[in-house]
Amino acid sequence: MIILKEKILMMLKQNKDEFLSGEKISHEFGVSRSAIWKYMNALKEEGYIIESIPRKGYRLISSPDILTYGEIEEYLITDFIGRNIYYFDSVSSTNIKAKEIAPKEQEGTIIIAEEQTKGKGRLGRNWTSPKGKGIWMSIILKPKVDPTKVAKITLIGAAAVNQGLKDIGINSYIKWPNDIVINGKKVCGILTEMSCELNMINYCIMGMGINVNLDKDDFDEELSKKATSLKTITGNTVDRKKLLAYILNHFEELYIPFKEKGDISKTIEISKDNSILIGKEVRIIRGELEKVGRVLDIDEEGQLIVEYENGKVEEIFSGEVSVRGIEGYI
Ligand code: BT5
Repeated sequence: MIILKEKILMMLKQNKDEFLSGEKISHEFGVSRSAIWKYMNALKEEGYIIESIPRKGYRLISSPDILTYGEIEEYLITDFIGRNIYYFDSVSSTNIKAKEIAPKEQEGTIIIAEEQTKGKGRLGRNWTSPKGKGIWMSIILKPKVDPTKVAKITLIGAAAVNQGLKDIGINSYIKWPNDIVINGKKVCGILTEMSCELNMINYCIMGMGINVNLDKDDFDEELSKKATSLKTITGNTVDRKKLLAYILNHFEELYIPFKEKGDISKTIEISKDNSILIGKEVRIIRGELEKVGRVLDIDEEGQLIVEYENGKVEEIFSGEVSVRGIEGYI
């Protein structure tokens, strides 16, 4: 649902180098010129620089670095993912917010926040999410698949991030099942949660946190040993809008075959081609148990195939895996 403010913004963007008269805009949308003036003020409050000259009209000078629909729309090629965005300046957690609205929302709806005050990882861990520097978002999904298949959504998310980063010229590794790693440090984590009946999913929330323009001092000492940001890696500020849209584009492309036929073959191909685990010695932690083994492969179901020191081979469905010998990265 595109609201009038966004439509006006689109019109301003399409005519970026020229003045648009208030009369022309009000005629286009069938609202009064004073209403247009109010919308312009609302946009200015969001950080848009709009020049307004009497008898000439309005001209867009620059747009703020915010992740609203109005700002990412020009890069989106999706059908339903990201076409309905709830944007917040600050929330406790986008996953929590998404859960509140998921029962009534259509599939593909996204919650994005500039900041999370209680961002969460798996098993109740914290997720550092400072203001305006990352992509902190959750996608509401309603696939008609068996609840046991939900872990695959995390793999789809990770593959989409890997491909979106590739689009902006950044190579990354996928650390099965839910991390994206560059230079041995984590730049992205994924947390998929669901509400289900015995054999039916009510909804699923795929939360994604990407450290885009965080500075070194955004991480505390402990975290800076294992986490980094795209800005730190590239030495430049990275365009969050493009990256977000590219990730959503890839996500939809990979998600549709899963939703329609349970097919994640393309996701598996990406997961294998960019895996940081295949061929490595790893520690596998599940609850109290810790085992050492070598990762042989990722199978077509998305499971990690591990060979233990005693020669036994096992498929792992979910869990915590750490590469031995990568310093600082747990
Ligand atoms: C994850 O958990 O990696 C899932 C993170 C999901 C975050 C997104 S943000 C949008 C949505 N809303 C939420 O509330 N959450 C999702 P896990 O594998 O358990 O990793 C958590 C661990 O990563 C923490 O214990 C820290 O050690 C580390 N960590 C915390 N913040 C980090 C950050 N910004 N970057 C890298 N590592 C971080």
